[in-house]
Amino acid sequence: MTDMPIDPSVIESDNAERSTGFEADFAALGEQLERCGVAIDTIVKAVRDFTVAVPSWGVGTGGTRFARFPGPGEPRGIMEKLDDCAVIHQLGRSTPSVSLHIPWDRTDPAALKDKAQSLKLSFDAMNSNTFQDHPDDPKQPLSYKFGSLSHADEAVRRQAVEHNLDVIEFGQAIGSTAITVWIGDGSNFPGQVDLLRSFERYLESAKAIYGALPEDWRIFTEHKMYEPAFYSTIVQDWGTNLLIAQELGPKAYCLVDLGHHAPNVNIEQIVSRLIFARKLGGFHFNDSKYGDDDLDTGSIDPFRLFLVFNELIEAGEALERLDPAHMIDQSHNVTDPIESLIRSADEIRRAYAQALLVDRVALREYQDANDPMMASECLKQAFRTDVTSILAKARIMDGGAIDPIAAYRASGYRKKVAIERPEVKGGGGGIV
Ligand code: PSV
Ligand code: MN
Repeated sequence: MTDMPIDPSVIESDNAERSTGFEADFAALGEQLERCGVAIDTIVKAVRDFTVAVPSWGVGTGGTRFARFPGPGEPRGIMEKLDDCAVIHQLGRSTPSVSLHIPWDRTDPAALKDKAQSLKLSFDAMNSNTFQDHPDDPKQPLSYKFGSLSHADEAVRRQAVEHNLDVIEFGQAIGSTAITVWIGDGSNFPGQVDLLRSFERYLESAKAIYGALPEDWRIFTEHKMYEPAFYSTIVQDWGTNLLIAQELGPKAYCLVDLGHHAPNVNIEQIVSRLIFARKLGGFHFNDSKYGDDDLDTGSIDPFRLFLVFNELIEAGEALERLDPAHMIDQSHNVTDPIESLIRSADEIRRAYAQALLVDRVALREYQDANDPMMASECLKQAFRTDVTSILAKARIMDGGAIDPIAAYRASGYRKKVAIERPEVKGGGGGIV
Protein backbone atom coordinates (compact mmCIF):
# COMPACT_ATOMS: atom_id res chain seq x y z
CA MET A 1 0.00 0.00 0.00
CA THR A 2 1.30 3.49 -0.74
CA ASP A 3 0.31 6.65 0.93
CA MET A 4 1.83 9.46 -1.14
CA PRO A 5 1.42 12.85 0.53
CA ILE A 6 0.82 15.03 -2.55
CA ASP A 7 -2.24 14.58 -4.75
CA PRO A 8 -0.86 13.57 -8.20
CA SER A 9 -3.37 15.89 -9.90
CA VAL A 10 -1.49 18.87 -8.41
CA ILE A 11 1.69 17.74 -10.16
CA GLU A 12 -0.20 17.07 -13.40
CA SER A 13 -1.83 20.48 -13.56
CA ASP A 14 1.35 22.36 -12.61
CA ASN A 15 3.26 20.39 -15.27
CA ALA A 16 0.56 21.12 -17.85
CA GLU A 17 1.07 24.86 -17.39
CA ARG A 18 4.81 24.56 -17.92
CA SER A 19 5.05 21.86 -20.56
CA THR A 20 5.18 24.06 -23.69
CA GLY A 21 8.10 26.12 -22.41
CA PHE A 22 9.84 23.03 -21.12
CA GLU A 23 9.52 21.14 -24.43
CA ALA A 24 11.00 24.10 -26.33
CA ASP A 25 13.94 24.40 -23.91
CA PHE A 26 14.62 20.66 -24.00
CA ALA A 27 14.56 20.54 -27.81
CA ALA A 28 16.93 23.52 -28.04
CA LEU A 29 19.36 21.98 -25.55
CA GLY A 30 19.17 18.67 -27.42
CA GLU A 31 20.26 20.43 -30.63
CA GLN A 32 23.00 22.34 -28.83
CA LEU A 33 24.43 19.15 -27.33
CA GLU A 34 24.13 17.25 -30.58
CA ARG A 35 26.45 19.79 -32.21
CA CYS A 36 29.03 18.75 -29.59
CA GLY A 37 28.42 15.05 -30.25
CA VAL A 38 26.40 14.45 -27.07
CA ALA A 39 23.05 12.63 -27.18
CA ILE A 40 20.80 14.34 -24.65
CA ASP A 41 18.97 11.08 -23.86
CA THR A 42 22.14 9.49 -22.46
CA ILE A 43 22.51 12.39 -20.02
CA VAL A 44 18.83 12.18 -19.04
CA LYS A 45 19.21 8.47 -18.35
CA ALA A 46 22.32 8.98 -16.21
CA VAL A 47 20.58 11.74 -14.25
CA ARG A 48 17.54 9.53 -13.63
CA ASP A 49 19.84 6.85 -12.21
CA PHE A 50 21.56 9.30 -9.86
CA THR A 51 20.01 9.55 -6.41
CA VAL A 52 20.85 11.20 -3.11
CA ALA A 53 19.65 10.57 0.45
CA VAL A 54 17.99 13.28 2.54
CA PRO A 55 18.84 13.64 6.24
CA SER A 56 15.93 13.02 8.62
CA TRP A 57 17.22 15.91 10.74
CA GLY A 58 17.09 18.25 7.74
CA VAL A 59 13.30 18.39 7.47
CA GLY A 60 12.99 20.18 10.81
CA THR A 61 14.14 23.77 11.20
CA GLY A 62 17.73 23.81 12.46
CA GLY A 63 19.24 26.58 14.48
CA THR A 64 22.48 28.08 15.58
CA ARG A 65 24.14 28.20 18.97
CA PHE A 66 22.14 31.38 19.59
CA ALA A 67 18.56 30.52 18.77
CA ARG A 68 16.15 28.39 16.88
CA PHE A 69 13.16 29.87 15.09
CA PRO A 70 10.76 27.00 14.33
CA GLY A 71 8.68 27.09 11.16
CA PRO A 72 5.02 26.18 10.80
CA GLY A 73 4.06 22.51 10.64
CA GLU A 74 7.36 21.14 11.86
CA PRO A 75 7.48 17.34 12.00
CA ARG A 76 7.10 16.11 15.58
CA GLY A 77 8.85 12.80 15.19
CA ILE A 78 10.41 10.44 12.71
CA MET A 79 7.08 9.32 11.20
CA GLU A 80 6.17 12.89 10.25
CA LYS A 81 9.74 13.48 9.11
CA LEU A 82 9.31 10.56 6.71
CA ASP A 83 6.10 12.15 5.38
CA ASP A 84 8.09 15.30 4.59
CA CYS A 85 10.89 13.26 3.00
CA ALA A 86 8.26 11.56 0.83
CA VAL A 87 7.07 14.97 -0.41
CA ILE A 88 10.62 15.82 -1.47
CA HIS A 89 10.94 12.55 -3.38
CA GLN A 90 7.46 12.59 -4.88
CA LEU A 91 8.10 15.98 -6.49
CA GLY A 92 11.82 15.75 -7.22
CA ARG A 93 12.16 11.98 -7.90
CA SER A 94 15.84 11.95 -6.88
CA THR A 95 15.74 11.25 -3.14
CA PRO A 96 14.34 7.75 -2.53
CA SER A 97 16.27 7.21 0.70
CA VAL A 98 16.62 8.79 4.12
CA SER A 99 19.58 8.88 6.46
CA LEU A 100 18.57 8.48 10.12
CA HIS A 101 20.16 9.86 13.27
CA ILE A 102 19.90 7.81 16.48
CA PRO A 103 18.64 8.46 19.14
CA TRP A 104 16.83 11.42 17.50
CA ASP A 105 14.88 8.98 15.28
CA ARG A 106 14.58 6.01 17.59
CA THR A 107 11.22 4.24 17.40
CA ASP A 108 9.91 0.73 16.73
CA PRO A 109 11.98 -0.42 13.72
CA ALA A 110 9.19 -2.60 12.31
CA ALA A 111 6.75 0.33 12.31
CA LEU A 112 9.42 2.51 10.72
CA LYS A 113 10.04 -0.01 7.98
CA ASP A 114 6.30 -0.28 7.24
CA LYS A 115 5.93 3.48 7.12
CA ALA A 116 8.90 3.83 4.76
CA GLN A 117 7.54 1.11 2.50
CA SER A 118 4.14 2.80 2.30
CA LEU A 119 5.90 5.99 1.20
CA LYS A 120 8.24 4.12 -1.20
CA LEU A 121 11.30 5.21 0.77
CA SER A 122 14.31 3.26 2.00
CA PHE A 123 17.17 3.97 4.41
CA ASP A 124 20.73 5.01 3.67
CA ALA A 125 23.57 5.20 6.21
CA MET A 126 22.70 5.37 9.92
CA ASN A 127 24.25 8.07 12.12
CA SER A 128 25.25 7.60 15.73
CA ASN A 129 25.24 10.48 18.18
CA THR A 130 27.81 10.69 20.96
CA PHE A 131 28.23 14.45 20.60
CA GLN A 132 25.34 15.15 22.98
CA ASP A 133 24.24 13.75 26.31
CA HIS A 134 21.13 11.60 26.33
CA PRO A 135 19.57 12.00 29.77
CA ASP A 136 16.46 10.05 28.76
CA ASP A 137 18.42 7.01 27.60
CA PRO A 138 19.05 4.59 30.50
CA LYS A 139 21.83 3.01 28.47
CA GLN A 140 23.77 6.28 28.27
CA PRO A 141 23.95 7.75 31.80
CA LEU A 142 27.50 9.09 31.41
CA SER A 143 28.29 12.53 29.99
CA TYR A 144 30.07 13.19 26.70
CA LYS A 145 31.13 16.66 27.82
CA PHE A 146 34.79 15.65 27.58
CA GLY A 147 34.48 13.34 24.63
CA SER A 148 33.13 9.94 23.69
CA LEU A 149 35.17 7.42 21.71
CA SER A 150 38.40 9.11 22.83
CA HIS A 151 37.33 9.95 26.40
CA ALA A 152 39.92 9.53 29.16
CA ASP A 153 37.48 7.36 31.13
CA GLU A 154 37.16 3.84 29.81
CA ALA A 155 33.53 3.60 30.99
CA VAL A 156 32.50 6.54 28.76
CA ARG A 157 34.34 5.04 25.80
CA ARG A 158 32.56 1.74 26.38
CA GLN A 159 29.18 3.49 26.56
CA ALA A 160 29.92 5.30 23.26
CA VAL A 161 30.99 2.07 21.56
CA GLU A 162 27.84 0.32 22.82
CA HIS A 163 25.70 3.15 21.44
CA ASN A 164 27.26 2.65 18.00
CA LEU A 165 26.57 -1.10 18.19
CA ASP A 166 22.96 -0.31 19.10
CA VAL A 167 22.68 1.95 16.06
CA ILE A 168 24.04 -0.81 13.83
CA GLU A 169 21.50 -3.27 15.25
CA PHE A 170 18.70 -0.77 14.65
CA GLY A 171 19.97 -0.14 11.13
CA GLN A 172 20.00 -3.85 10.37
CA ALA A 173 16.35 -4.10 11.33
CA ILE A 174 15.38 -1.44 8.77
CA GLY A 175 17.63 -2.50 5.90
CA SER A 176 20.51 -0.06 6.20
CA THR A 177 24.04 -1.27 5.42
CA ALA A 178 26.28 1.53 6.70
CA ILE A 179 26.98 3.64 9.73
CA THR A 180 28.46 7.13 9.69
CA VAL A 181 30.43 8.06 12.78
CA TRP A 182 31.05 11.71 13.48
CA ILE A 183 32.27 12.64 16.95
CA GLY A 184 32.73 16.05 18.51
CA ASP A 185 35.73 14.89 20.57
CA GLY A 186 38.67 17.24 20.92
CA SER A 187 39.93 19.97 23.20
CA ASN A 188 39.55 23.68 23.71
CA PHE A 189 42.95 24.46 25.18
CA PRO A 190 46.53 23.44 24.48
CA GLY A 191 47.47 20.84 27.07
CA GLN A 192 43.86 19.86 27.81
CA VAL A 193 44.32 16.44 26.19
CA ASP A 194 47.33 14.48 25.10
CA LEU A 195 47.07 14.55 21.31
CA LEU A 196 48.71 11.17 20.86
CA ARG A 197 47.03 9.26 23.67
CA SER A 198 43.57 10.57 22.86
CA PHE A 199 43.94 9.50 19.23
CA GLU A 200 45.09 6.04 20.34
CA ARG A 201 42.02 5.77 22.56
CA TYR A 202 39.80 6.82 19.66
CA LEU A 203 41.33 4.17 17.42
CA GLU A 204 40.84 1.46 20.01
CA SER A 205 37.14 2.37 20.31
CA ALA A 206 36.69 2.63 16.54
CA LYS A 207 38.23 -0.82 16.19
CA ALA A 208 35.66 -2.21 18.63
CA ILE A 209 32.84 -0.80 16.46
CA TYR A 210 34.52 -2.03 13.29
CA GLY A 211 34.87 -5.52 14.76
CA ALA A 212 31.11 -5.72 15.30
CA LEU A 213 30.14 -4.63 11.77
CA PRO A 214 27.88 -7.12 9.99
CA GLU A 215 29.38 -8.80 6.93
CA ASP A 216 27.73 -6.55 4.35
CA TRP A 217 28.15 -3.27 6.26
CA ARG A 218 30.52 -0.35 5.85
CA ILE A 219 31.60 2.24 8.36
CA PHE A 220 32.11 5.85 7.24
CA THR A 221 34.18 8.06 9.48
CA GLU A 222 33.54 11.77 9.01
CA HIS A 223 36.18 14.42 9.58
CA LYS A 224 35.53 18.03 10.59
CA MET A 225 38.15 20.67 11.20
CA TYR A 226 36.70 22.22 14.35
CA GLU A 227 33.51 22.73 16.39
CA PRO A 228 32.44 21.91 19.02
CA ALA A 229 36.12 21.65 20.01
CA PHE A 230 38.02 24.81 19.12
CA TYR A 231 41.67 23.97 19.74
CA SER A 232 42.09 20.37 18.57
CA THR A 233 39.69 17.87 17.08
CA ILE A 234 40.34 14.14 17.06
CA VAL A 235 39.23 13.51 13.45
CA GLN A 236 40.05 16.93 12.09
CA ASP A 237 40.93 16.40 8.46
CA TRP A 238 41.04 13.97 5.56
CA GLY A 239 44.59 12.90 6.42
CA THR A 240 43.57 11.66 9.86
CA ASN A 241 40.41 10.23 8.36
CA LEU A 242 42.37 8.25 5.78
CA LEU A 243 44.71 7.00 8.50
CA ILE A 244 41.70 5.76 10.46
CA ALA A 245 40.13 4.00 7.47
CA GLN A 246 43.45 2.33 6.69
CA GLU A 247 43.97 1.26 10.31
CA LEU A 248 40.46 -0.16 10.59
CA GLY A 249 40.36 -2.27 7.42
CA PRO A 250 38.50 -2.92 4.17
CA LYS A 251 35.02 -2.05 5.44
CA ALA A 252 36.10 1.42 6.62
CA TYR A 253 35.82 4.46 4.37
CA CYS A 254 36.09 8.24 4.65
CA LEU A 255 33.07 10.50 4.44
CA VAL A 256 33.52 13.98 3.03
CA ASP A 257 31.15 16.62 4.37
CA LEU A 258 31.67 19.61 2.08
CA GLY A 259 31.42 22.06 4.99
CA HIS A 260 34.09 20.48 7.17
CA HIS A 261 37.23 22.06 5.75
CA ALA A 262 39.16 25.28 6.16
CA PRO A 263 38.00 28.04 3.79
CA ASN A 264 39.46 27.71 0.30
CA VAL A 265 40.65 24.14 0.80
CA ASN A 266 40.68 22.25 -2.48
CA ILE A 267 37.95 19.70 -1.69
CA GLU A 268 37.89 18.19 -5.18
CA GLN A 269 41.56 17.30 -4.76
CA ILE A 270 40.78 15.61 -1.44
CA VAL A 271 38.09 13.62 -3.25
CA SER A 272 40.59 12.62 -5.91
CA ARG A 273 43.14 11.49 -3.30
CA LEU A 274 40.54 9.41 -1.47
CA ILE A 275 39.54 7.75 -4.74
CA PHE A 276 43.20 6.98 -5.38
CA ALA A 277 43.45 5.42 -1.91
CA ARG A 278 40.19 3.49 -2.57
CA LYS A 279 38.77 4.96 0.62
CA LEU A 280 36.09 7.41 -0.55
CA GLY A 281 32.97 6.27 1.30
CA GLY A 282 30.52 9.05 0.60
CA PHE A 283 29.44 12.64 0.91
CA HIS A 284 27.48 14.96 3.09
CA PHE A 285 26.49 17.63 0.58
CA ASN A 286 25.86 21.21 1.69
CA ASP A 287 27.42 24.61 1.06
CA SER A 288 29.17 27.21 3.16
CA LYS A 289 30.87 30.56 3.05
CA TYR A 290 32.65 30.74 6.39
CA GLY A 291 32.63 27.48 8.34
CA ASP A 292 30.29 24.54 8.74
CA ASP A 293 27.37 26.71 7.63
CA ASP A 294 25.22 23.80 6.38
CA LEU A 295 23.62 26.01 3.72
CA ASP A 296 21.70 24.62 0.73
CA THR A 297 23.95 22.66 -1.59
CA GLY A 298 25.17 24.75 -4.51
CA SER A 299 23.79 27.98 -3.08
CA ILE A 300 27.17 29.63 -2.52
CA ASP A 301 29.70 27.89 -4.74
CA PRO A 302 28.11 25.72 -7.44
CA PHE A 303 31.39 25.66 -9.36
CA ARG A 304 33.10 23.83 -6.51
CA LEU A 305 30.27 21.29 -6.45
CA PHE A 306 30.73 20.83 -10.20
CA LEU A 307 34.48 20.30 -9.71
CA VAL A 308 33.80 17.60 -7.11
CA PHE A 309 31.55 15.82 -9.61
CA ASN A 310 34.15 16.33 -12.30
CA GLU A 311 36.55 14.24 -10.20
CA LEU A 312 33.92 11.58 -9.66
CA ILE A 313 33.23 11.23 -13.38
CA GLU A 314 36.94 11.34 -14.19
CA ALA A 315 37.49 8.38 -11.84
CA GLY A 316 35.31 6.13 -14.02
CA GLU A 317 35.46 2.48 -13.02
CA ALA A 318 37.44 3.17 -9.86
CA LEU A 319 34.41 5.06 -8.58
CA GLU A 320 31.97 2.33 -9.54
CA ARG A 321 33.91 -0.07 -7.35
CA LEU A 322 33.76 2.38 -4.44
CA ASP A 323 30.07 3.15 -4.89
CA PRO A 324 30.13 6.19 -2.58
CA ALA A 325 27.01 7.15 -0.65
CA HIS A 326 25.45 10.47 -1.66
CA MET A 327 23.76 12.18 1.26
CA ILE A 328 22.71 15.72 2.06
CA ASP A 329 23.57 17.22 5.46
CA GLN A 330 22.06 20.67 5.88
CA SER A 331 20.49 22.85 8.52
CA HIS A 332 17.68 25.16 7.46
CA ASN A 333 17.14 28.26 9.53
CA VAL A 334 15.28 30.72 7.31
CA THR A 335 13.71 28.62 4.55
CA ASP A 336 11.08 25.90 4.42
CA PRO A 337 13.27 22.78 4.85
CA ILE A 338 11.30 20.88 2.21
CA GLU A 339 12.01 23.57 -0.36
CA SER A 340 15.69 23.72 0.58
CA LEU A 341 16.08 19.97 0.25
CA ILE A 342 14.25 19.89 -3.10
CA ARG A 343 16.56 22.60 -4.36
CA SER A 344 19.71 20.95 -3.04
CA ALA A 345 18.89 17.58 -4.57
CA ASP A 346 18.34 19.37 -7.86
CA GLU A 347 21.63 21.26 -7.61
CA ILE A 348 23.48 18.01 -6.94
CA ARG A 349 22.00 16.45 -10.07
CA ARG A 350 22.80 19.66 -11.97
CA ALA A 351 26.48 19.45 -11.03
CA TYR A 352 26.48 15.78 -11.99
CA ALA A 353 24.87 16.44 -15.39
CA GLN A 354 27.27 19.31 -16.12
CA ALA A 355 30.25 17.13 -15.20
CA LEU A 356 28.98 14.48 -17.62
CA LEU A 357 29.18 17.10 -20.39
CA VAL A 358 32.92 17.67 -20.02
CA ASP A 359 34.72 16.68 -23.21
CA ARG A 360 37.24 14.38 -21.52
CA VAL A 361 39.23 13.54 -24.64
CA ALA A 362 39.77 17.22 -25.40
CA LEU A 363 40.53 17.99 -21.74
CA ARG A 364 43.27 15.38 -21.64
CA GLU A 365 44.79 16.73 -24.85
CA TYR A 366 44.83 20.27 -23.48
CA GLN A 367 46.36 19.03 -20.24
CA ASP A 368 49.06 17.05 -22.02
CA ALA A 369 49.79 19.99 -24.32
CA ASN A 370 50.18 22.30 -21.29
CA ASP A 371 47.36 24.55 -22.47
CA PRO A 372 45.88 25.89 -19.24
CA MET A 373 43.53 28.32 -20.99
CA MET A 374 41.79 25.71 -23.13
CA ALA A 375 41.81 23.09 -20.36
CA SER A 376 40.09 25.53 -18.05
CA GLU A 377 37.69 26.60 -20.83
CA CYS A 378 36.83 22.96 -21.45
CA LEU A 379 35.55 22.68 -17.88
CA LYS A 380 33.88 26.08 -17.99
CA GLN A 381 32.02 25.21 -21.18
CA ALA A 382 30.39 22.25 -19.46
CA PHE A 383 29.71 24.27 -16.31
CA ARG A 384 28.11 27.10 -18.29
CA THR A 385 25.64 24.74 -19.99
CA ASP A 386 22.15 25.24 -18.64
CA VAL A 387 20.97 21.67 -17.98
CA THR A 388 17.73 22.72 -16.26
CA SER A 389 15.56 21.06 -18.90
CA ILE A 390 17.51 17.79 -18.57
CA LEU A 391 16.76 17.75 -14.85
CA ALA A 392 13.09 18.48 -15.54
CA LYS A 393 12.92 15.74 -18.19
CA ALA A 394 14.37 13.22 -15.71
CA ARG A 395 11.72 14.19 -13.17
CA ILE A 396 8.84 14.07 -15.65
CA MET A 397 9.83 10.62 -16.87
CA ASP A 398 9.63 9.40 -13.27
CA GLY A 399 6.33 11.10 -12.47
CA GLY A 400 7.76 14.21 -10.77
CA ALA A 401 7.22 17.90 -11.28
CA ILE A 402 8.78 20.15 -13.93
CA ASP A 403 9.18 22.83 -11.23
CA PRO A 404 9.05 20.94 -7.92
CA ILE A 405 9.15 23.98 -5.64
CA ALA A 406 6.27 25.61 -7.54
CA ALA A 407 4.26 22.35 -7.40
CA TYR A 408 5.02 22.06 -3.68
CA ARG A 409 3.69 25.56 -3.07
CA ALA A 410 0.62 24.82 -5.22
CA SER A 411 -0.07 21.67 -3.18
CA GLY A 412 -0.63 23.60 0.06
CA TYR A 413 1.20 20.80 1.94
CA ARG A 414 2.84 23.10 4.49
CA LYS A 415 -0.46 24.82 5.33
CA LYS A 416 -2.16 21.44 5.73
CA VAL A 417 0.46 20.02 8.11
CA ALA A 418 0.62 23.29 10.03
CA ILE A 419 -2.99 22.62 11.06
CA GLU A 420 -2.31 19.00 12.03
CA ARG A 421 1.01 19.62 13.79
CA PRO A 422 0.79 22.06 16.71
CA GLU A 423 3.04 25.10 16.74
CA VAL A 424 6.44 24.65 18.39
CA LYS A 425 7.83 27.48 20.49
CA GLY A 426 11.25 28.90 19.58
CA GLY A 427 14.12 29.33 21.96
CA GLY A 428 17.61 28.08 22.67
CA GLY A 429 20.16 26.71 20.24
CA GLY A 430 19.44 23.88 17.86
CA ILE A 431 21.85 21.77 15.92
CA VAL A 432 24.72 23.52 14.22
C1 PSV B 1 28.47 17.50 12.25
O1 PSV B 1 28.60 18.87 12.02
C2 PSV B 1 27.63 16.84 11.17
O2 PSV B 1 28.12 17.20 9.89
C3 PSV B 1 27.60 15.34 11.33
O3 PSV B 1 27.40 14.71 10.08
C4 PSV B 1 26.39 15.17 12.19
O4 PSV B 1 25.89 13.86 12.18
C5 PSV B 1 25.44 16.17 11.55
O5 PSV B 1 26.28 17.27 11.24
C6 PSV B 1 24.26 16.57 12.40
O6 PSV B 1 24.67 17.25 13.55
MN1 MN C 1 27.93 15.87 8.18
